[in-house]
Amino acid sequence: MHSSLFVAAFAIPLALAAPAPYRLPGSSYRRQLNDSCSLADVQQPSSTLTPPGDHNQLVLIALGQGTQNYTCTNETATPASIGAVANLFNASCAVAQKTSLGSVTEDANAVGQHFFVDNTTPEFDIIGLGNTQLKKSEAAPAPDAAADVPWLKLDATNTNTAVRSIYRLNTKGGVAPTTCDGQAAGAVVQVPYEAQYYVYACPDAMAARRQRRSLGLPLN
Ligand SMILES: *[C@@H]1O[C@H](CO)[C@@H](O)[C@H](O)[C@H]1NC(C)=O
Ligand SMILES: *[C@@H]1O[C@H](CO)[C@@H](O)[C@H](O)[C@H]1NC(C)=O
Ligand SMILES: *[C@@H]1O[C@H](CO)[C@@H](O)[C@H](O)[C@H]1NC(C)=O
Ligand SMILES: CC(=O)N[C@H]1CO[C@H](CO)[C@@H](O)[C@@H]1O
Repeated sequence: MHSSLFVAAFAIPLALAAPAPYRLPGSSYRRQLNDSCSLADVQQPSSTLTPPGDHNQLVLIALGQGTQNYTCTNETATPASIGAVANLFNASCAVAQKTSLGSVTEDANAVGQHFFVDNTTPEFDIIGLGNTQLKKSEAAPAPDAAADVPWLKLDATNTNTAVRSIYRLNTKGGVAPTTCDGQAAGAVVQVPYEAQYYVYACPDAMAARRQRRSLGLPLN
């Protein structure tokens, strides 16, 4: 899982977190120490994508690792996208603390899955956030567009989860081969990729979800 590509993509310079003010030992002290995992001050890497609305809150940064899939109708066709499949790992702390994401996949279990329900409809199933289907609203070329799939703004099409937008950023890999040369008709070409998914949710809807859970009512 720990490829050199991965290290090159996500080795972010180490920055020291501001020292926490002294607190008596106890639960509030532990919370204080772990404020460095808060996403409150995390900014997206800059891009031309429209920022999330002020009413939406960054609730998770997930590292996605999987494949972008393409199909070839025949040898002279151009590869066509048929979606992606990826495991999602919780990278919130790593990004908030600006530490390397290199240990994320070794330390953490997946917090969700990303796949497509049809060729153009991505879905994200995330523990605690439910199943959200989205549509691609905007795309921006990655800094190395020849090697890395574009950065995206995805907006939720269903409102039965609290998730409103997911941005695909800091992509690595996943670009289709330029031709179908040598591919059998109908072949599926799987191209490994990684991305950081910035997940934004509506705080009111998150609160409503927590309340439903506490009352034992069904969630999606
Ligand atoms: C896409 O690739 C994944 C492997 O990453 C595979 O499990 C999945 O079935 C493929 N999807 C299609 C439609 O071929
Ligand atoms: C190959 O596939 C493309 C795209 O579907 C199609 O336009 C073209 O006619 C096909 N060529 C042959 C020889 O079947
Ligand atoms: C991700 O990790 C953060 C920080 O440890 C935690 O607060 C959050 O609940 C986790 N999210 C999920 C979906 O596991
Ligand atoms: C002191 C403390 O509780 N630190 C925790 C902060 O969160 C990280 C990631 O969840 C834990 O690994 C630390 O133990």
